[in-house]
Amino acid sequence: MTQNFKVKEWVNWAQDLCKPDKMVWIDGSAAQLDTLRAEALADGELIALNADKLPGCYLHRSAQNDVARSEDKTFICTTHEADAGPNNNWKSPKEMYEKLTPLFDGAMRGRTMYVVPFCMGPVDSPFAKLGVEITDSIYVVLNMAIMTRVSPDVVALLDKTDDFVKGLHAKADLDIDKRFICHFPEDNAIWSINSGYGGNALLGKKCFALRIASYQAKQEGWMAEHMLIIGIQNPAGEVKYVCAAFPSACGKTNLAMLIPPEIYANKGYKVWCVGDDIAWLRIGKDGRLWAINPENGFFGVVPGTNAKTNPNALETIRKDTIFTNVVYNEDDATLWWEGLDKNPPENGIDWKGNKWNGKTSTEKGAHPNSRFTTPAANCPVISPEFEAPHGVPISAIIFGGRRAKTAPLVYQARDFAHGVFVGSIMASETTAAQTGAVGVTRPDSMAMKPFCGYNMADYFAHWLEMGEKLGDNAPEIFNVNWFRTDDDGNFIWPGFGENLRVLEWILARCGDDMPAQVTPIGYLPRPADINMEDLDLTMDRLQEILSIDKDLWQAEVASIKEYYQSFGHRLPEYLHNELSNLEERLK
Ligand code: OXD
Ligand code: MN
Repeated sequence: MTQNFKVKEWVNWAQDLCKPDKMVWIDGSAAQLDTLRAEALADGELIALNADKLPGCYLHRSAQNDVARSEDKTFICTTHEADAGPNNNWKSPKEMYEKLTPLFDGAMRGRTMYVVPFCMGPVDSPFAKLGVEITDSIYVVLNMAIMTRVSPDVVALLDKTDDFVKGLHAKADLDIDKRFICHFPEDNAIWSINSGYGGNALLGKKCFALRIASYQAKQEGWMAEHMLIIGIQNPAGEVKYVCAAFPSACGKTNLAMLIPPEIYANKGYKVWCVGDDIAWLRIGKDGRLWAINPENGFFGVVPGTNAKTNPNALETIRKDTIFTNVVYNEDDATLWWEGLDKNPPENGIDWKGNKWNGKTSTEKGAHPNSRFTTPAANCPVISPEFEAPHGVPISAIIFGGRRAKTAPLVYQARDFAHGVFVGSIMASETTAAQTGAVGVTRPDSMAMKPFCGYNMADYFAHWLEMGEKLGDNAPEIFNVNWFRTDDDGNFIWPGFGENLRVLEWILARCGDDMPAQVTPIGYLPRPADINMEDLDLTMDRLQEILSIDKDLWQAEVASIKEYYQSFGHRLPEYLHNELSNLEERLK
């Protein structure tokens, strides 16, 4: 238990409010986690799996109404509505404290209250930040122990600082009508009730490391972004690092663990994973932008993970992993999900807990947003720099969305400020990672629409300011789209490992000697500069996905205008000007 008076005072207050039968401080020790797992197995919260084939792995089934982030129940509670911006649901702190206090009152009666001190980032990193999550869910504790650093070292740090995020979570009755995920950036606090889903309940992740941290980052002069971080090692052994922002369920985990195609592997290329979802970025002493991954594990989408799409993830999740909402195979206590292989079990139990025959059933066995929670340390390509306290220096920032037609395979912004414009106009089709309709195109600037803890107009201004501070050291900015389809709706670009071909062009553009085509939207590759060796794609098809349809882009400009208008006068003038310039160039 910590000696920090502020922490103790807050925990006592939460105990008085939630009225648990018992309270347990979590230190992350193996013995303590074993006890919790045994308890969860006994009451059915976890299901044991085949100890030989999946050592240390467990299955969890969530409530059926609790399978994705609930954006409509997520609030940013700031004194002034304009500080939350049109990108967020806003409520006043007073209103939400008053509304939620009675919901938390007695919510843990008959249960145990767990207090989880955790650290985002390597414990010895100057970038790291501390949090404490109070929860009534063993599933949440066990997931937090994978996704964040939980250890006596964290408690020792907490003894010395009052800079910690207070996360109060109760699964309560999982009542969807009383589900709220509220952020109080002015108080460094998060209150989440009636959900157990990762993005709503593992408060270190989206709630802290993105929404609260983005607000802190704006105040303190750094950036918290929805980005993977990878190192690309060339045959000479040099490693260059890039960050990439994609909306949820657009393949970030696959890109983060990319396996080079054979012709690259044979030459000696390697890709190292530093992170798959979140990057905290700061300007280093050398003036460059440096990134750490604040997380300690991966909370990845399971369906579609297989030996071809992501063999590294498959290897990572063979041990010490919590699976949520996939198919249980009764024959040998193993698991299955759509897209794993063509051999679904006949004696399966689906994610809802019903008997399921994979050979005859027309229903999906795993939920489309079923997840694995797995330790980063298990990943065969985890970067040797994963624990580096100062992180890794970033050469390029990549934005990307899921767009059937508009965006080309890749293009480069003219400079950092133009790159901020490029990131701001990102849009993507919604996926199963959030509740609501799938496949609806919506603006998703920098893939942060659901995660920016303050007014995005101010966020764009902050990006522009960071660009000014970085000056000549600023990373190059790119936009990619792996998801262009042909007239029959088939993806044209093969994606996955082949994306390294695009990354190679990107890194070449970060140096001095790769020419490019100048187009109205930015620099595009000359088709001959994308390495097509051993690739099953014709030059015509490549040209098609490197083309810009001016009519579509003009329509895009019209919708960006409307989107920009939602920010009113707060939107930086520069972005308005860039949009007008783009409109002119498209004429
Ligand atoms: C995630 C998400 O879980 O973006 O990473 O929804
Ligand atoms: Mn994400």
